[in-house]
Amino acid sequence: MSGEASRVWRSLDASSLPQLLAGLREIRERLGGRPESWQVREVGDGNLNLVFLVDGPTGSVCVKQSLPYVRAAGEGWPMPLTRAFFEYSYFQAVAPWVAPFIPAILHYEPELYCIVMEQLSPHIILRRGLVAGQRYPRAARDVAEYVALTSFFTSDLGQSLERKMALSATFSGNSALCRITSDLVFADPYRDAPRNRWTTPQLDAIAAELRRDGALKVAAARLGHKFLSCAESLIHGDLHTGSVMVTESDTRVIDPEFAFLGPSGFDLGAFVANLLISYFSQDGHASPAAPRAEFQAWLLAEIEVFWSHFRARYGELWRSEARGDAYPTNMFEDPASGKALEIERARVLDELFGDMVGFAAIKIIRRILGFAHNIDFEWITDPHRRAHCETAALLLARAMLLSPAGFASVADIVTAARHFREHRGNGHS
Ligand code: SR1
Ligand code: MG
Repeated sequence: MSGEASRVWRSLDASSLPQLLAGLREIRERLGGRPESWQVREVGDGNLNLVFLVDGPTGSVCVKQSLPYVRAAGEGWPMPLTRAFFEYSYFQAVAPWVAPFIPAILHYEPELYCIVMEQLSPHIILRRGLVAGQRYPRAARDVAEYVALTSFFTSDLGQSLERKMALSATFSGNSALCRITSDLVFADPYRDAPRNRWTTPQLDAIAAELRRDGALKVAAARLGHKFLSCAESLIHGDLHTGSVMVTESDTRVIDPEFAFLGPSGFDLGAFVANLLISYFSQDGHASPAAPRAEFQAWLLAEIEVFWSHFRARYGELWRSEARGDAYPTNMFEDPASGKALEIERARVLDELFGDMVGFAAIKIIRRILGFAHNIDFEWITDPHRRAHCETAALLLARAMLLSPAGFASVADIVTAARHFREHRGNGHS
């Protein structure tokens, strides 16, 4: 936190927040009535920030404020407040293409590092719905549409190099959150790190095995290098199922504070990883009275929906909306060149698929052996049962990292997921 920010910033609470909002005409009118009557609840359950829901007689808002430390770790892990600025800037940058898929952003308060946005209701966090065994028929397709639009239009295929570099200049300041990802996702699970945790003693052996596996660590580090060095598009940076709010008919992406110019496959991989985590965790939530086999089949089918929609949509955007400096359209106007470009489009999409597979594997491993875990597994209270589910997920992730050639299609992912759920290997858990 800079010296200046630390003089002005203060943590908001149930009495100071209404005062702030009362001074913002549009928000005061949206909430209606008198500020003293507004109901304020702090509901943040993520790792980083304060989140308030404010309800007035005629409307509601959600307010998200950065803290000068990592909430999940307390004040001993300082963190710059600027993540609210990057979240706000990301929403501004992508809104021209994906406004229906994000909350309406109503106000940004730079000195307090807080964003006032639409309160999404009756939406719930997708991950919570999946843990409860609820189907959301639009979610995977909508998130695929979202990633296709954001990753295409913020890449060198969809915009000029001048606009891309302007984005790069803004988001290159988000180093503190990139540091979190670089350490927590790509490095810590593969080395002795004090913040790592796992279901112990059940996963002790497999955790140690991963930390000794040179080929696996090279694969993880290669992806970490790609994460840091491939400025392909403006990515959300943390697109797990906890960053998506849903109803049966509506999907909104939230929490883009990790945004920066990175590989598009990182967002794809994050979402697929979390569908797979949900798939493996269902065995820990099922009961004889409420089996989850059909739900698990649906989750795997949604991975297919996700990738096939993304692939079709991204290809379509490239054919019809290419206004960037990569593959200039006027280089490919004759039929033979057009044909060559179409082959290249397929190759680029295959490469994105490969990135998605690798990043998905990395994201699965970090949620089981690293610092930040998911309720999908954490809410399985019996540690033996939890470890059983986690082991299957780890074995799939390991195979995806070590044998990427065996994962050339979604069908390969689905077949392998089923295989590891049924067999889980020997000697683990
Ligand atoms: C210290 S932050 C830990 C994790 O929480 C966020 O959701 C990101 O996934 C981050 O890696
Ligand atoms: Mg988050």
